Amino acid sequence: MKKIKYYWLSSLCLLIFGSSLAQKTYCTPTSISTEWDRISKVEFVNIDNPSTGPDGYEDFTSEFTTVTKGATYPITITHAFPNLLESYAVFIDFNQDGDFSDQGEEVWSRGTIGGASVSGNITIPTNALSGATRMRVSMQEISVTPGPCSDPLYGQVEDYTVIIEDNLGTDDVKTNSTKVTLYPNPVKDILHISGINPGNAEYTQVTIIDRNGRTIKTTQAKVEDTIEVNVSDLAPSIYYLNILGESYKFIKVK
Ligand SMILES: [Ca+2]
Ligand SMILES: [Ca+2]
Repeated sequence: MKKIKYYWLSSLCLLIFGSSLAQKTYCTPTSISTEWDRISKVEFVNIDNPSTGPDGYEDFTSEFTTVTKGATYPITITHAFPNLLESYAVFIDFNQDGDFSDQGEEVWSRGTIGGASVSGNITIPTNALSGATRMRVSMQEISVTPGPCSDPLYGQVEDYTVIIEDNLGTDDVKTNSTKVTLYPNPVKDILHISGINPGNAEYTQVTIIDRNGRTIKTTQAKVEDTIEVNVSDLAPSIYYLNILGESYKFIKVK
C-alpha cells in the first residue's frame, strides 16, 4: 500500500466551529442539597453515566448518544439513596431553541417513587430538529415532578447531549458501493479512507460536514490507496465525509 499523503488547503481554512449547543444559554437549576438526593446513574441508549458528585447541577453534555426520529428508547435513572421517595422528569430541547418549555419537550416524568432506579420510555418526535441537542434529567424529593428550570430543594439535575438523526433512506447516505471504507469508525484521531476510485483525478476534495450541514473542514487530498484525515480536533459527534461526490458517515469520539 502506498504511502498515504494528503494536503490541507491551508491551516487557516481548518475552521472548527463550536457546537451549536454552546451558542444557547439554558437555565441552570441549583439544588440546595444533594446530601440524600443524587442521581447516581443515567442510562439512555449509548449513555451510561454513573456520577457521585455533590453539585446540584451536573453538566454531562460531553456524554452523548445518537437517536432516530420516530423511535422509542428506554431510559433508566438510578438514585443514590433508594430508601427515599423521589420525583423525576426528563426534557429534550427538540426545537433547539435553548429551552425545554416547548410542547412535547417534557419527554417523560414519574412522581413520587422509591427504589434504586426508575425506567421509562422516550419517543423522539418525527418533527424534531436534526443534530445535537440537549437532554435534561431532573430529580427532586417532593411529590411534584420537577420543571425544566425549577430549583430542587433536595435533588439533582444532569444535562446530556442527544444527536437526533433522520430515519435515513438508502439514498440519503451512500454506502460502500464502491468499497470505500472509513476506519476506524468510531474514530478518535486519524480517519483512514480506503477504496477510493479516483478515475483520472490526482487530487480530490475532502469535506467534513456536521449534523447541521455546516462545513467543518475542507482539504485537498492526493488520491492514493488510502487517505488519512486528522479529525482529532473535532468535537465528539456524528459527521459526514464527502469525497468524489459521495457521503460517508463517521462518528468522532474523544
Ligand atoms: Ca449525579
Ligand atoms: Ca425548546
